[in-house]
Amino acid sequence: MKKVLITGISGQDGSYLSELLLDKGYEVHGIVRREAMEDPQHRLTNINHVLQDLKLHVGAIDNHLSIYKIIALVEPDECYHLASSSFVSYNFEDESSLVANNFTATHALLAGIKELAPDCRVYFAGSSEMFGDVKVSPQNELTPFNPRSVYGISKLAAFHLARNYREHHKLFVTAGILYNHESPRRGYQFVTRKISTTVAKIHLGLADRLELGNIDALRDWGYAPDYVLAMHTMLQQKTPGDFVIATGVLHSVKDLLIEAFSVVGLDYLDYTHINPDHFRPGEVVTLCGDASKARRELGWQPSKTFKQMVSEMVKADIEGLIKSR
Ligand code: G4F
Repeated sequence: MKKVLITGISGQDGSYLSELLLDKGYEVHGIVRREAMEDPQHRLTNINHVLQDLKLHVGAIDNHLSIYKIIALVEPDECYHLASSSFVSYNFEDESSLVANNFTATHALLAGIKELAPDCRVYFAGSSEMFGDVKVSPQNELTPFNPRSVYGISKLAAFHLARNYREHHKLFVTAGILYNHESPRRGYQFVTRKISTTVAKIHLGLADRLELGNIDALRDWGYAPDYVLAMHTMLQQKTPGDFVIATGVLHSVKDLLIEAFSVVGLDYLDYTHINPDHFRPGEVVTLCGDASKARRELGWQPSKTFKQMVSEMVKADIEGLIKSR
């Protein structure tokens, strides 16, 4: 039985990946924080339904010793490094935690794999934010990086480290450059989930307004389970590499509002208020991905349209709120 180690197992992507790999017969190990193990009901909600099938290890991902111990214990065949601070901020407020979670943690993991499990195949979760202020659109694996957020900078530094471990130390390290990907398990701080959950609350009479920042902002939004499938397929290739995973289709936050409110038969204009505090001053770019390489080499393609995904998210939030009443 193949063994897999997942960092960030309790997040959106980690939870879908766990389900996929359990279905494929893997022994699935994950690293979680101590607080999560002490309060699984609230902190492990995305993986509660498969908790009995997982092997969880308490660890601090930016602590080399902690990571080394877990790698030595598990001896993984595949490792998916998904843990990171993923909220994109342009105000450069909390740089040290981003560097620790996104760069140091990647170093701890790669160094541990190199020393203790050199045959293990590693997936590194890169991000479209690494492209930043681009001069070409859509972006592919050859597009120059020009990150504009600390998040993008920390991810790009980790991405270069991953490439170096592949090229210099000959580890099987593959990097996905993933564009925004959403689902009913998305964190509430991201705009898709903020909208789907508020629309659900408005529908049920639990809220009457939705405050947002720039609703003209454009994003290339895909469906998270599709992106997780791409990660696994990447690690089954003969050779490691980099892959852009994206839909190649742009939608505005306004499009998202229209679709989400239409699920419950309402008009977004009656509930939406623009709050300047939610604008991101340095956000100047629109990123759109070209996933031709993934289509060609992985046979990958998105399974859901934007409309279908938004509808699923709103309906899931309505169902969740009704159950919790
Ligand atoms: O949902 P968001 O916060 O996602 P963002 O910043 O694009 O980042 C996500 O995708 C990246 C690319 O894959 C990842 F690297 C990153 O880790 C994360 O997963 O914001 C989407 C858009 C932005 O343009 C933002 O300005 O929505 C706009 N927006 C407008 N009002 C808002 C709001 N975003 C949030 N979170 N909250 C608002 O009220």
